Amino acid sequence: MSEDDSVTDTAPRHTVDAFSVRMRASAGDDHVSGAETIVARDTAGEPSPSAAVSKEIASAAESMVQRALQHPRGDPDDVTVTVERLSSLPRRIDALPVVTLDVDGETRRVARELLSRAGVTDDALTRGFDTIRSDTAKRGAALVDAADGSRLDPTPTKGVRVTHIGTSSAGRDALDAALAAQDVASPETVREAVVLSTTVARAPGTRAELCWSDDPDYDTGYVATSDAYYRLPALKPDGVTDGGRAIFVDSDAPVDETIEHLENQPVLIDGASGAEKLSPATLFGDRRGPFWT
Ligand code: WAQ
Ligand code: MG
Repeated sequence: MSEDDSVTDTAPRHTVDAFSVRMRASAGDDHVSGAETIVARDTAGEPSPSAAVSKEIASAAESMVQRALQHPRGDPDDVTVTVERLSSLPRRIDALPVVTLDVDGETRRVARELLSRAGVTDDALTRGFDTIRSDTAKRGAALVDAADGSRLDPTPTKGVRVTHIGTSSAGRDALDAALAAQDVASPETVREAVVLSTTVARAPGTRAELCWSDDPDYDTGYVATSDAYYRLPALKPDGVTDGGRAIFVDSDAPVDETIEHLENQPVLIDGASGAEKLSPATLFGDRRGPFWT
């Protein structure tokens, strides 16, 4: 063994070659925008971080700063980017199937039906809609008890933010291909929402999620369940500019575990599960019911 080899052998080794890159932007005490991704090395055996990983981290950070400075919600006073090596290997899972619902004027009713079929009571889903509508944008999601509609997150002015999420390059390509096949107009926005909602759907204790964007110009929202990510055109109520997220949680779930998973478990979306367009009548399979058209 040469001297050079022995130097290489004693160089510090890191067990996890994956980094969380995240951004938050604020104006005074107000949250303006945030973003998060994971940059992971797909091939083993190179020095860490490899040149490719360093470059990808720098480019992710740069585009997050640009996004923060150009966000339609306004100019931030403070933009913070964090680059942090993950302390545990990310959980690798496939994205939820993406279903774009062909709805016209009955969007709210379809959203309520999807949530109800996922086990969210009427009271709880009404509370979810009200929470998103009335909150000025904050950094995280509201946790709502799926049975009685009570608010479960300890700091409702902030909500719970899912921060250690991203895609592998294979996952990203697969998801982008699935979205391109459906002619999705804003693939980056949808990809990020699918990554987040998949993480939420696969976390312990969650039943469903309801979301529309806080971007004033973006009115497609979604309901996600353990079955799929359902896109709902024009879900945002009229005259509402802010958006938000409500995550419906099982009443008997240990909520601390759910929050811990959402905030700290690194998740890498590693593959897609397809995308399709459906009418509510086809989805609900009820030709005589309220969604027959
Ligand atoms: N964790 C928890 N909550 C979050 C996170 C996160 N990582 N990111 C955003 N939120 C919450 C926060 O309250 C925001 O104000 C709110 O969600 C909306 O965030 O298929 O862009 O980034 O076409 O504006 C839906 C795409 C896009 C629908 C949603 O959300 C489609 C979107 P935004
Ligand atoms: Mg946004």
